[in-house]
Amino acid sequence: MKYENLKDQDVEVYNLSEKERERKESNLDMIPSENYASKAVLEALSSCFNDKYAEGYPGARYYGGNQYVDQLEILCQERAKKLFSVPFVNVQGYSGSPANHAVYMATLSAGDKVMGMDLRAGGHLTHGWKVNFSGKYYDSVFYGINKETELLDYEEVRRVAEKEKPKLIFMGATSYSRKIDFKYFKEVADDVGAYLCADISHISGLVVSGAHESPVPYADIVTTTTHKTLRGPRGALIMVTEEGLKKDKDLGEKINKAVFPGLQGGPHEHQVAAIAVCLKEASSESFSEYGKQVVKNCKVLAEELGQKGFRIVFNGTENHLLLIDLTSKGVSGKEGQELLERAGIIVNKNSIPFDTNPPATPSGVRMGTPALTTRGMKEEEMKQVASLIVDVIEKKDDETVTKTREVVRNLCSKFPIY
Ligand code: DSN
Repeated sequence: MKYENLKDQDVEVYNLSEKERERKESNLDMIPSENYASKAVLEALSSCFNDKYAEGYPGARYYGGNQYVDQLEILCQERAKKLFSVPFVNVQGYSGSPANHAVYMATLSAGDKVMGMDLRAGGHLTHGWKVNFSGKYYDSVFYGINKETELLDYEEVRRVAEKEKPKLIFMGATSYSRKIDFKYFKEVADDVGAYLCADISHISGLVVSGAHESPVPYADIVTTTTHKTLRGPRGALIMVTEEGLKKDKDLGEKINKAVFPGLQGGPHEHQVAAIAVCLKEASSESFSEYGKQVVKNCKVLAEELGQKGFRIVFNGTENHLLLIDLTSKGVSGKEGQELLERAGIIVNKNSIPFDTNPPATPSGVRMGTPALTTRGMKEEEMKQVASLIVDVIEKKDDETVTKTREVVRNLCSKFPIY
């Protein structure tokens, strides 16, 4: 994209944008929550829908001039409903946290109990963590990981739910690399009379491509960001399933009211336009292949690193990410992240379950394959990337870092983003 007007009118922002583009092109983005949106998505984001106020919903707006906005939002809703096989969707959430906030407002009153996965085990801030609105204004309880098996502790899910009787249960994670048994959660939620929300922000692209089971038959509500494996703009979808409507026929309406006027004002219709484009892209055969390749690539990466003595937390991966415990390599997650970044490999430091180190200098790094797969990389490249990671982390010296930086640049140039 040329950005000629930007260059003309604001060269400082233009220059930063160019530098960021160059950084993206020449580094391996292995942060599992990041991806590259297509040019079409980016063009929709910069469309004139940016300028329009449209508080309300299609056919019931508080501002005039919304005839095309209404058509756009309905188009986006219909695409989301078809792709995820749900009867209701709200497409106005600004991003994942506000979307989850709307779920709380639609289903709970302040002080009610919510159960989610412990952040330290791989859960998300908005699933009840104390420093977040979800832990401050709601009473939160958690389930985690079984220390022996390192898998999600399903017995604990049932035990905590039966004891605490939460009104809302979240399933979904940000650094858990194994599949989640959605059916089991439904049985527990039904037994204790809780709403069940699947936050599939990390895996929604895998779900629509058939590379991961869908929670739709089991959950009442499904939330997802649109910019991770789904590869769209920053944004969110809040979906209500047939199960959810069976439980509460007004659930869709409650979600709508929670988003607007409960939490947000004018929807970002340029974002809605870009989500619509991303949903069209995600319905294609090539996207389905993409999602499956993301998982294949991740498995190869995990196998290669595992064979070289890297401890893969949760004993492997079944999705797009892996969590690596660097303890035996003599570096913290922070040092590992910094070493790899100097070599052009971008990952993020991450706590591992039962981490004895603080969150600022945790024991692990989290990495994944969504962005590299978008660039067209496959199993062979994953083997190469794994060996670069091994070299940098094990040798730690400037010479290896500098040499790897050049190899990364070369690899990136063979797989341009745009
Ligand atoms: N920040 C996201 C992630 O990186 O997983 C979650 O919100």
